[in-house]
Amino acid sequence: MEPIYTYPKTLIDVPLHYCPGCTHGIIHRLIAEIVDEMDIGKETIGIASVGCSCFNYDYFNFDMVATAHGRAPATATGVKRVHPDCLVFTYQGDGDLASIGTAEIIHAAVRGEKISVIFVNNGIYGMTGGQMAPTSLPGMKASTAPYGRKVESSGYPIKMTEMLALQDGCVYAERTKISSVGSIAKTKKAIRKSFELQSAGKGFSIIEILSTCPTNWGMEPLDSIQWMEQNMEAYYPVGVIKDLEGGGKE
Ligand SMILES: Cc1ncc(C[n+]2csc(CCOP(=O)(O)OP(=O)(O)O)c2C)c(N)n1
Repeated sequence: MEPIYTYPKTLIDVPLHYCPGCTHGIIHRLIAEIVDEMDIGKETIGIASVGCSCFNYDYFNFDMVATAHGRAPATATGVKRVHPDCLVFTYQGDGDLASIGTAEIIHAAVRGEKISVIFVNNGIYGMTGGQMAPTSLPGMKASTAPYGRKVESSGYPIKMTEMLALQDGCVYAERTKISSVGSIAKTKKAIRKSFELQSAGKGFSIIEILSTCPTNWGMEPLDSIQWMEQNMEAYYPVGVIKDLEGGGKE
């Protein structure tokens, strides 16, 4: 019998610490599959940020660097400049990338650093107990916004990927989601494209992945996927936002 699936070589086969229904594990698997398919395990260096995924260096079977909250793009800049032949990616939540790390990510894009950014947007601070993030939707409940985010006092959710795509140093920006077999396949294609662009010596690219946080959203995993598609996707439309290399929509 032909095996139809084998566990990725670059993903360590251990139980993950994530909550039931969390999508971080799926995204880890996609990254490991791509690294295996491109056969770049020895040249890959991931930057683990601070958030629920901060222990992902225990799960990937390639080099990982742990960095301070929000500083993954700065660390990735140094690593990539010292090791230009390596594939360097950051793995960041929306609290990490869109809040404390806003300056780092914008300037990495402006400088056109040749790094891939995996931006996991679940609209909330997961690790610390569900506080409101800059990406939380209007009306979305959080532990720091028990009646829901009020635009009058907290402003509007920030569209980081659109903002980064405006920077000349950014060659590719796409938003995807983790909700179904099809959307997971599209997410894999997007991450692969980002890695391939970097391998070809091109500049900064970002893949934003709309995700869920059943625990802090207070929902069952399947309900949270439905909520994400009905609410988050309406505010953060999925699709290619910028593709300088492929001639797509800018
Ligand atoms: C300098 C600093 N400030 C604050 C924190 C507390 N903190 C840890 S994780 C986190 C937010 C993480 O949210 P996100 O990036 O969205 O990732 P998630 O946990 O949702 O995957 C915060 C505020 C910290 N660790 N370091």
